[in-house]
Amino acid sequence: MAKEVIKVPDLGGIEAVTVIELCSQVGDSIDVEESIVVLESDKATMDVPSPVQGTIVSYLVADGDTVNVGDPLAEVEVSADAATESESEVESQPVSEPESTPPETEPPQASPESAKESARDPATESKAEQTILVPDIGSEDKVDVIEIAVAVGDQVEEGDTLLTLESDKAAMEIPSSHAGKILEILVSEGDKLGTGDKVAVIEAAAEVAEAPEQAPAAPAAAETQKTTQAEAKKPAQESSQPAPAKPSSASVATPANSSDTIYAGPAVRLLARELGVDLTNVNGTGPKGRIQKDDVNEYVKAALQNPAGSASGAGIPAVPAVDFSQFGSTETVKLSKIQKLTADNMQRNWLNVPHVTHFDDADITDLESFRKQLKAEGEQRGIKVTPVAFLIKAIASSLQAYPEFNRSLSADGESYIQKHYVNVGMAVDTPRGLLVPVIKDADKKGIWEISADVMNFAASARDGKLKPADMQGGCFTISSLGAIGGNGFTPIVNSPEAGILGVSKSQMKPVWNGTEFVPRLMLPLALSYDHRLINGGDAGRFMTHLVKVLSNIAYLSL
Ligand code: CAO
Repeated sequence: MAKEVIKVPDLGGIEAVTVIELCSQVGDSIDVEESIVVLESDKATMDVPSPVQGTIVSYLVADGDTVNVGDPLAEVEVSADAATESESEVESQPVSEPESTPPETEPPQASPESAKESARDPATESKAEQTILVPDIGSEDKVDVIEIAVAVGDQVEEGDTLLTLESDKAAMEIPSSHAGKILEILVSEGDKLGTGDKVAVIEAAAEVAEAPEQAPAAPAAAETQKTTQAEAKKPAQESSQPAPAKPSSASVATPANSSDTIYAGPAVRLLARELGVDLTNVNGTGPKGRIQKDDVNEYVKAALQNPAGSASGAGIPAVPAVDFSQFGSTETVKLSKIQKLTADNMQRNWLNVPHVTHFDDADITDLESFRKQLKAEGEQRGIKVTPVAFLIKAIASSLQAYPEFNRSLSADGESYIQKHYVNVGMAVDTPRGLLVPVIKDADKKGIWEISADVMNFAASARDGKLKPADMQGGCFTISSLGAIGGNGFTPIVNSPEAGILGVSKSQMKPVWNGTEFVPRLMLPLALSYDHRLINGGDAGRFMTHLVKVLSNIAYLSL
């Protein structure tokens, strides 16, 4: 099998760069376009992708080495299929991007064709106001704006990053070509931009305004130009590439513990993002404290082994793994998708929501007697009326009377959202797991309509026919175990809803009516609520209202 030497590609005019990461190990298989090493100049990081598929035979560089264009990086044994296709191209053009345009590293005014000059059109603007354009990003494709780093009114220095663009292979920062005040930002996060698109209008500081011919420098973009197909994604908040006016910040070796100083290559950032790792928490062990892939992996390993996460003992202690087979016969059964989702949701809700559960019993003697009267008509209509329909109606009435239960906390915890619709979710026990279809506009529906919804949703849930929309938009949930048994349980709030009602089995009980004990059918209710949104008093009032309307369903008609 042929061996190929992967060399440092044309770096768009940059000469000496540092090897900051070897992305694989000797013996690893590697695909075409998979990163072999990450290189870093003082202004940009770039992955060098393998142009061939094969196995890494040896690395010819080490972390921290300084290399130049054409220097050998690694030797790859090309796999049989790929060998015939790649041949000699490998050594001569190791970069994946077949670019012919010269690198844009000339001084700002050196080249009239320079992308830097195309970055704005002085003729169209006053001396004081400059429109910043996207410089040549080395690709004809438009790429996403993933972060806007400035706001209207901000003072920026020349070279300060205005925004970050990200293609599927590279992230690049667009620097300001002028010092001055941001007058207008012409793009939003999520927009797609290409070379020459307008970014922002800046009121340039005096000396810059006097020199309109001075082109906006875009070295970060220019330097990544050749590597746009090679660099991995980089989350905006982790961006650490320096603006050209402040090159020293790039080479500052700082531990990665603030979002400004994260020192990691695109491949590491991609890995971190895939694993949900916040790089500000990861210590870099590479040259100059740089975070390496292994650092991220070690961090994840440590987090898994010690979920408590801190020496102070805060967090959740891990449940030790137990080999149950030592105690008897066992079998391991995979959780269904619904079971896994339920498990995740329950844990999330249990951990996030400060729960309180409020208990009471409702006298449903009259409700049950009325419900039985509906039986014959129900058979004619093909609808079975169970207590759950009345409970849903009573919950809707209570949500209207006490709208604080119809709120959700905003994601940032700074406000709450008051809902003006009344949708009640209903937990349904199915062989594949727990599902919660939502009875929409329960306040506007009568008992027949709600009963029909309960029947249909329960059947659809059990037959696996619920659509996603059927399970969305809930304001409050009911979980009824009345048909199964038990005299009480504490349900887990279905966050971001504020409350959930757990219903247990009704029982005939002796109730003191002031003069004597009388047999009454009592329904045990448990109202769990999010104590961030609901106070005990709110819960007491909600529950009292609920018990009142269930004990006298005439109130439901009001
Ligand atoms: N007390 C006494 N009897 C009750 C009752 C209660 N609280 N609630 C219902 N019943 C009776 C019904 O009246 C019916 O009896 P009849 O046929 O004699 O009228 C019988 O129990 C069966 O009811 P059902 O289960 O068919 O219908 P439902 O409307 O009560 O409940 C549903 C529908 C979907 C809520 C229920 O089937 C279900 O899945 N419950 C489980 C919910 C669950 O798993 N919650 C836990 C979530 S957290 O793990």
